[in-house]
Amino acid sequence: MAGNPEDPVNRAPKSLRLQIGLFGRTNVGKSSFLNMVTGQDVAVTSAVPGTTTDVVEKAMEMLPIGPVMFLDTGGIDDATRLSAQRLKRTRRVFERADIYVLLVEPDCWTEYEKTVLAAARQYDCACLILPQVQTIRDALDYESAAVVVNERRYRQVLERLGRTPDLVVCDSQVVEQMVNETPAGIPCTTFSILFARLKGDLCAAARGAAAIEALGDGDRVLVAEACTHHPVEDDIGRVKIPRWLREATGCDLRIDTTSGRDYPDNLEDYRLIVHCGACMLTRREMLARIQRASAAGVPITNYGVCIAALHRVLRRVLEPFPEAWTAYENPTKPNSMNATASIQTASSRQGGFPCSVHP
Ligand SMILES: Nc1nc2c(ncn2[C@@H]2O[C@H](COP(=O)(O)OP(=O)(O)OP(=O)(O)O)[C@@H](O)[C@H]2O)c(=O)[nH]1
Ligand code: SF4
Ligand SMILES: [Mg+2]
Repeated sequence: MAGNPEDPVNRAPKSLRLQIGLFGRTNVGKSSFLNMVTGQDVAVTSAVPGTTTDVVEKAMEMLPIGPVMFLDTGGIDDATRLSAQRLKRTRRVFERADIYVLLVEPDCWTEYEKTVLAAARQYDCACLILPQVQTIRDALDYESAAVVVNERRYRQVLERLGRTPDLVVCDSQVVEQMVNETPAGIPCTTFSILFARLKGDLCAAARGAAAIEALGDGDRVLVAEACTHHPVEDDIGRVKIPRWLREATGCDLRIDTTSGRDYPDNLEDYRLIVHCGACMLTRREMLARIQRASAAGVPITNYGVCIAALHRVLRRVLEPFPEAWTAYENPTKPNSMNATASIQTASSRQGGFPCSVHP
């Protein structure tokens, strides 16, 4: 993927290139990763921790992104004589990077990783997760224009847009704000709801959300995530959804969280399953999970539908999909749906995880 130096795109000035910082504890494999991506021996690698002291820069053309600049940093997790210098240089990259790539060892999430994460947030590093990228891509493929904005600029951008968007799509975690700031008549929904439809069955998810109102003290709820990631502070599946469920129902619920391929056998023990957007699952896998829940007689909903219901904005965000709203209102009556729309995008990093987590 390394580009031809004669190609004009490879002569893009340094400052115009997308800056990609490689971070990770010493010896985790940052330089090896850079060499692998560029297909060249750009950075020295060795089994000795602290090999990279100064920042190694490597410009390349990375399709389809375009001209980028990789910044291989030294780890700042050790206490050697050189670590103070490394720390200083790596911190400069915190300020410079547009994208943070954090290399980690399995099951190793230390203060160092938390520091990098905090820096990414502090410097407002852009973070588009898989469902957002896929939605934008889909909009472009269908000759639509997609405008991406964070929740802080949303109202302002909407006012200045010059035309009414055909659809606004937001991160579930800012759905309440998005609904409040979107004038009536502009269809809006969330990435997670789009994924409930793409990967599973939106009507089933809407019917499942209707079961929230019937939850009582002691009822068990399963929050199921389809991939494994390191939980972050205020994690959506482990912290926020359980908190919102307890607040909205006022009940003493027993909430379990599972992740990855670990979908439990004892589904019948639960009164409700709240499933993630399943961006890492195939549609078939997700439908199989819905079928298993159905066979066990347990309502199943998804993060986006559940969050919108808990914030009392479900009707608004299901307007583009009227059959799903009908399913919510008549949960005992199975139905099917099919709807299409062009796309306007509102994206959020708030409380999000820095990889493809939770639309
Ligand atoms: N087993 C295994 N070893 C790896 C992998 N990636 C790198 N290594 C080895 O791990 C050691 C450290 O790799 P580097 O790429 O130098 O690590 P680094 O993060 O750049 O280290 P510092 O510059 O010291 O911070 C080298 O001996 C590599 O050959 C990997 O994926 N698997
Ligand atoms: S990234 Fe989030 S939404 Fe996607 S499969 Fe993993 S847990 Fe589910
Ligand atoms: Mg290195």
